This record gives sequence, structure tokens and C-alpha cells, in this order.
Amino acid sequence: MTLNEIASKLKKLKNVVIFSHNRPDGDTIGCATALKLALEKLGTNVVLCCNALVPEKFFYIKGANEYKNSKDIRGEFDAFIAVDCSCESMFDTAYSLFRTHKNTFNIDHHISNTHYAKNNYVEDTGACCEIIYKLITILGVEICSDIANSLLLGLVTDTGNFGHSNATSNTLYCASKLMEKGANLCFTVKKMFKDQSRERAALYTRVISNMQYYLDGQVAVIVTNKKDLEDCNAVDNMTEGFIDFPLTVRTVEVAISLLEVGNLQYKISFRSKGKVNVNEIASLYGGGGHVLASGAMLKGYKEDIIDKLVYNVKQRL
Ligand SMILES: [Mn+2]
Repeated sequence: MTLNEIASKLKKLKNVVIFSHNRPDGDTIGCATALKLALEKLGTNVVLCCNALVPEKFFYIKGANEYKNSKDIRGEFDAFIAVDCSCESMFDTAYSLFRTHKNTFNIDHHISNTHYAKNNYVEDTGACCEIIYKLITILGVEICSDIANSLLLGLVTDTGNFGHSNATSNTLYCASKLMEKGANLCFTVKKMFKDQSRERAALYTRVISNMQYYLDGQVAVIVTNKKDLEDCNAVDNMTEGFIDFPLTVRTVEVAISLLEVGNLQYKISFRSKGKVNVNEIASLYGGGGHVLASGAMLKGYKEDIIDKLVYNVKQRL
């Protein structure tokens, strides 16, 4: 399906729910809030859904504090729309609501996308917000400063401040257009990367100081245990961005982060400098993402999980 076809279908809707993924990041929030504002300008009623708490640092974005849990969403809707969600599990428990609708949309930029909706549009862009920028342009909606700030948030966070290899000339073109429309780049970067709590800083130094190397330093692993969170008075969404540090070590080709989310259950994030396709590794465990950045959920003892994942990297180096 083309983006033009998606746009003409969206134009006919009067009442929709937009879904953001679990552990919401700047891209999924930027996409959802921007699309909400754009559809509202066309007269559509929009509800935002996410079954995880949205971190407060995103509340400067218009609409970011209006998300509802799927169990609180009732009534009739013309469609359900997912943004930046690559697969069913990325919705977490909200998928049980999403799957009930006959008219669903999946707008995403993950190459591992499973095309789980009735209407799917997947394009390999740096940030999903690049797709939403194009979509809003096709819809003919004037981009106001609120929409511009939402979309710039996604561009900045998913491309690591325009520094990851997924940042393209199109990413910068979009950013330039959004700044013309009133998006504040300096403020966005400060909010996302230069404004952390002391609790997060304490957790970061603790987790990083326990970093372990494998395969002659080609793999670096960091682990955030429940105990680390407790001792630092921190919450699990504060670990976002931790994985960037191990990858800065010269010898490291792949960085792996384990976050203890339950009893013998870990959320795994992978980052690669390019030699190893970490989307492949995440896919082995029902996860996915991008070639250089991916994630999965694994059960078991952390030592066993690390052994297994280091072995998976070794096979690909
Ligand atoms: Mn994204």
C-alpha cells in the first residue's frame, strides 16, 4: 500500500485510536502526537493509547500526557492506527484491543515489521517521524509548531542526534522543514540528552562501572538489575540510552544491554557498529528492530542469556 492510499483512507475517518509501543520512546510519541494534531485539524476525534507509562520528560510535547490505557478505551471507532510498532508484541497488552478492530493501520520504519494490520505502510527511514512528516504533507495539513516539535523529537531521538548511520539527507531535510515551522532543536536536544535526574545519573554510573567485555573486547554487556533500580531510587525507563556508552569503546562491535523486568526475565537491547546484523540475533528470540539496533525479551538466568547472546554474536563476527 502506498502512503497516498493510506492518506486517502485516513481522511475518511471520524473517530480513531492511535497506538504507541511499549516502553514508549521519542519516535513513537512524536509520531502519535503529530498525527493526532493533524487528524484533529481535519475534524477527526483522536484518542492515544499506550499501556506503559509515558516518561515525564516527554510532557513538553502537546498530547504526550493524554495517553490512555487500552482497558479505559470504550466506544466505537472507525479505525485503530499503530505508529512505530514493528510487531504484535511491541504493543504489550494493548494488542488485545488493537486486534479486535477490522480496520487497522500499521505505519512503521522497522525492517522486521510483521505487517500485522489490514493496511500496512513500512519504509526503512531513520525515524518513523519522517514517514509521518510525509503523510501529514500528503494530507494537506499545515504544520504548526506543535506538530513540528513532535516530529523533530522523533528525528532527534531515533537517529541519536542525527549522528547514527540511519540519519539520511531526508532526515535532515525533514528537520530543516520542521525548524522553519517553529520546532526548537536546541530545546529538544537539551530535554532528551542533557537534562537527567540524579537518580538516573546514579544508576548510569553504577551500571556502566559493572560493564563486562567478551570476545577480546568485541562485545560489551551491561546489566540493570531490579536491585540497581531500588538502590538508586530509579525506574526502569531511565535506562534508555545507557547502551550508547558501551558502543563508544573502540574495540566493541556489539553492545548488549540486559534489563531485569521480572523473575528470570530480561529485556535485551542490541547495538552494532555494522559488522553484525543484530536484527537477525533479536529475531532468533522473537524480537526484532533494525540491522544496527534491535531488541528482544528473554527468559532464564542472566549468565545463560549472556553466554547465548555472545555466542550468537561470535557466529556472525
Ligand atoms: Mn522508531
